[in-house]
Amino acid sequence: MSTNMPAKSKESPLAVTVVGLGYIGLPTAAVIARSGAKVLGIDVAQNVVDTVNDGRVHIEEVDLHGLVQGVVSRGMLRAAIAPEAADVFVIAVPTPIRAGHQPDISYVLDAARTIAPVIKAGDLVILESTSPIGTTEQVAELLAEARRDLKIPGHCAGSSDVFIAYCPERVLPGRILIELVDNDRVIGGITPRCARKAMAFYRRFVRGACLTTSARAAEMVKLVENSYRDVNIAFANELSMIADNMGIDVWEVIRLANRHPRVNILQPGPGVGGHCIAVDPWFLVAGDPDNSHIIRTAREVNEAKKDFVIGRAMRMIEESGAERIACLGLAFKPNIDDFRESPAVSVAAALAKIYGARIELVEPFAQALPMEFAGTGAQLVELDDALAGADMLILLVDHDLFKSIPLDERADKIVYDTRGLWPDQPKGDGGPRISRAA
Ligand code: SAJ
Repeated sequence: MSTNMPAKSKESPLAVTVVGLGYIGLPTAAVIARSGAKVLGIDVAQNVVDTVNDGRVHIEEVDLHGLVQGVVSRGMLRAAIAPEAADVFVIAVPTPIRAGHQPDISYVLDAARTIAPVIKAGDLVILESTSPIGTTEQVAELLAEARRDLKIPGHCAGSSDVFIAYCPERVLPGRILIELVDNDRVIGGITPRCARKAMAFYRRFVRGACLTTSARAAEMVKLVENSYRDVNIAFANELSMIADNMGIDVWEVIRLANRHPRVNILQPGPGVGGHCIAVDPWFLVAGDPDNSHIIRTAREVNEAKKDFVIGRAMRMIEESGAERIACLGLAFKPNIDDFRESPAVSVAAALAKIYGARIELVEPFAQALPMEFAGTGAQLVELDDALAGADMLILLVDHDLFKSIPLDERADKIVYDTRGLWPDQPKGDGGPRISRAA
């Protein structure tokens, strides 16, 4: 343990305020509380504050409910609307994208304004939200203007009173509590001393390596990670469109190409979803539009894949005359209940707008259909009903439930497998995992 953190006796545990109790903020607050700090989570939504104070959760994440219940009942985590004095402030609020693919950091700046009155000399302020390069410096500037009585890093000579750093979250939904502890952390300080202070804080609850750099580099690292994945998925999606037009099974091609020792192609699908990979690359493009050709094109390829799938499905429906069409899956990736930016929703909703009640949706993780289906006449049905009644299946999400459908329950159907989930599906004259009748 580094000696950089303020020394705290047993009677007075480190006080941490986490701003934003969403998908990242709440698990982070709970993990910090479990490590022995007294955590106050603040959120603008009263229902979120009430839920957490009740020891409950408003988001689905593996093992999160039990952890929150435990730390709240031990008095280590509580929630409120207004912040209080603390030793460490962690900002984990959304950074959405607005019209023209422009990042919106207003929630981050609002969070900084909210904590400005309560920060004091010795405090550490950490931004975790995915942010355009330069955002942490803007937080410092805002705090320097709001608190002229304090020496803010980057705005003072010599050592600062307050320490400001950027440390992006890198956790995968569904594995958040594991990855919060095990993943390496990149910690960028406004000054090297800020980075060292933040590193001492993360070492309290992170088992992975803590690596320090500048705030700007750490901001870019986060954007680069998700852009890297987007570019690689775009490559797979581009291959899938070429292979489809050539009548070749792209999954077989990828499997064989990946036998090369230096080739590792990702998996194609109906597009890229979620609130991170489909969004963050635009933050890099917005920062330097003239030089971000591959990153922008990858985004466009992954977006265009949705339209390709819609067009392919329509051709199959028209040519086969299928009457009842079941779309399997709406989530943005397998085995989760998250439908944000989901390509499966876009594809299925587009088909529902055209074919109405002929479209059935199967989604084991949904209680009701997302609003994109309002007024289309399409219905949410059980998997067994779809398998009994539909003459065409469009597989959009590789949920385990769908993987387990045996060939004999699919064999008499027209099948469009956009995820390559059913390698045993007989290939039809259309090529890739598209079958007419067996
Ligand atoms: N996908 C494919 N083919 C693949 C892999 C993924 O089509 O071979 C699609 C998925 O179906 C999904 C989308 O990409 O629609 C994104 O899913 P994901 O599982 O790759 O990633 P996310 O969005 O759940 O989480 C990502 C992670 N980033 C990286 O893997 C670089 C996670 O570590 C980040 O913390 C998270 O974004 C974030 O919050 O930024």
